[in-house]
Formats: sequence, structure tokens, C-alpha cells
Amino acid sequence: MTSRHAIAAFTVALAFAGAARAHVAIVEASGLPGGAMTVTFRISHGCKTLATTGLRVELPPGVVAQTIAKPGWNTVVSPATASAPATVTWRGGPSPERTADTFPLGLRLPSAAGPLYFPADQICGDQTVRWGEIPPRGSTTGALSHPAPVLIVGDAPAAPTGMAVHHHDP
Ligand SMILES: [Cu+2]
Repeated sequence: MTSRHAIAAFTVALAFAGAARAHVAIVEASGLPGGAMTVTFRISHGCKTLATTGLRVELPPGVVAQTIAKPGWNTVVSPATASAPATVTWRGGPSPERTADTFPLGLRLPSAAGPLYFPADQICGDQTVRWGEIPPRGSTTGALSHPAPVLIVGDAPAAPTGMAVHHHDP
């Protein structure tokens, strides 16, 4: 194992460590620099007692998105402006309060390695829950209460984050 591989593997391990507390997260742990891939944003439940009616994610600079049809939902990509990042917004559903749901998106990744954060707003009618916390460089999202979804760009193989089971007190 080269040191470059070791670093990538370690970074993916950090991503796994953060996944257990992630409530809105990207299922795939990693992707290849410059690669095209389909990622899946997963919500674990609604906003406390409310059903989910929308999800909006901010795209990191250098990431290009292509919508993928999701039955019952309308998906819109909005380009970046001088003051705001590009976003992808899904509207539809609703996804019931205690139900997980998945939102697929095609991505073209930048060529630089490193973590990419996708701050997200989970929309439940007129309420919004922000999943936008980004950890200090080199640390994990594990200690954050509302971490942003993260994808690691590196040369480790993609692997699921094992977040199928999710439990906490609301
Ligand atoms: Cu949760």
C-alpha cells in the first residue's frame, strides 16, 4: 500500500466514523478525482414530527450535477451566482415522518482530492432543518449535531457508509 493509498483509506475511515450520526448523508463514501458517478443523498427521517417535502443541497465549487428522475419529485439544478453556490432542489413527496428516502444525483467530480461537503436543507412544509456543519480540516463529522453530507474524492474504492440503521431521540 502506498502512502497515498493509506491516506485515502484513512480519510474514508474518517467518513465512516461520521456516518453513524448523519441524518442527511451521501450513501457513497468516495469517488474518483475527475470521475462521473451517481450519488445518493439519504434522509433518515422527517423533521421531527413533520413529513419531508423538499431537499436542497449546495454543490461544492468544481462539481457539476445532472438530475436523475425521481418519481413523485421535481428536481431542479440552479447555477451558482455571485453570492450563492449552485444548488440542487428536490420538491415533492411527501416522505412520511418516520420514513427514510433516497435522492439520486449524477455528479462530475473535480480533479483535486479531498472531502467535498454538500450543505443541505431538509424542507418539511414551512419548516427547514439545516444539515450544514463542516468539521475543522482533518477531523470528522462525528461530533457535530447537524453535519453536512460529505463525499471523499480520492483513489480508494467507493463503499457504502453502512447507514441503514439509524436511531436517536428526537
Ligand atoms: Cu436523525
